[in-house]
Amino acid sequence: METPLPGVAGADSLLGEVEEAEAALRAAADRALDGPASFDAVIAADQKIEPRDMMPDAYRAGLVRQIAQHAHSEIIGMQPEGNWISRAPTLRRKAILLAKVQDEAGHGLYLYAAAETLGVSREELDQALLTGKQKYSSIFNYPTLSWADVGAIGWLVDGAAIVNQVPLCRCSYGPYARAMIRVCKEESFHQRQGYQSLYVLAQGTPEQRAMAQDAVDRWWYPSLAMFGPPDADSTHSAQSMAWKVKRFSNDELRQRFVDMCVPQAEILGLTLPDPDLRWNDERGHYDYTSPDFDELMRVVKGDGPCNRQRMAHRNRAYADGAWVREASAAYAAKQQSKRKELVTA
Ligand code: FAQ
Repeated sequence: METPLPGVAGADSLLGEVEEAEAALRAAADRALDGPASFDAVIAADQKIEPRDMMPDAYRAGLVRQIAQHAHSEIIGMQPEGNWISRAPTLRRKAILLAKVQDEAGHGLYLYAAAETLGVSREELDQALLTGKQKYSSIFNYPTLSWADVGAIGWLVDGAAIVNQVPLCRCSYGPYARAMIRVCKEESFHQRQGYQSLYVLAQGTPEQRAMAQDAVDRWWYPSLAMFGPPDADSTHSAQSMAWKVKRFSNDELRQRFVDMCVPQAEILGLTLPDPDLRWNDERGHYDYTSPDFDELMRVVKGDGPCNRQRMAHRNRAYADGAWVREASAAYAAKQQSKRKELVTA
């Protein structure tokens, strides 16, 4: 079925921003060849901080916190949709979903690698997730009750992720910015596949349409909450924006997401579950009802519908993977000693 994609025009313009960030990154790399500069000068000149550059301890710690939480989110984020791989309605949908879930694993790996450049080890990062010391995005603690949830996650959750992550392509830390460029290109595909899947359901039988509407009703507010607490309660925003890690505040990005989704929902023929959603001519934006931030904090602290299940699954997967880690470490050690033998021979 042909899907009218003008509803995803928002994603096209976001992709344009990713290309611009990529060009700026290349230009910054060229300028960096001119010689070292102080941390403040690099930030002021909108250039990139690289792993060997001097940086304040708090900048390093703040980046480890955010990048690690982001990486953990990608890894835990495989679970809700992975739950539907064996039950996808067609072989084509199954292949697409497999590829998408695999992409999320890849995103986690780029991000763990970016965090490691800041001096933290992969083992430390794994343990921080497994022991609950570091968190992951609230959104992945909600259940996927029907096939339509896979479409709603692609449209809304990946949609929110790219609205949040496109500005991170211009983040001041080089390895994070570079990882984000690749991630955003893939997330853009994820959003389209979710939108297309939901569109097909919305044009289907009354039962399929009801299933699509139910999924949107359940995923809308948790997706709005992904952007974090309101600006007034955001502990890290001010410093993070001064250091050009974050480029926009939580509320600015949430508004951008709402403005993007409303016309897309109209094309789907589905309604967003907010009776107060309406265009405000004066502001040039849609007015909308905020998500329940008390619920967000409860979910972040471990009391969401699926927190325990997600962590139990992750701990099991980590234990089951012990032999793979041991085998690859043994293989790497063997290769290294062979190389040494060659050099000394
Ligand atoms: N969930 O001071 P702020 C994806 C925490 S990837 C959990 O405003 P900040 C791909 C925050 O960490 C989704 N915790 O914090 C995918 C902080 O706690 P802390 C993940 C949250 O850092 C799609 C405290 O609240 N994306 O979806 C949440 O300035 C489909 C105070 O908050 C990223 O991680 C939340 N929703 O702004 C995968 C993007 N919100 O650390 C599979 C990168 C806030 O002091 C399927 N991260 N908190 O204990 C960011 O952009 C930022 O870190 C924010 C939060 C915007 C998430």
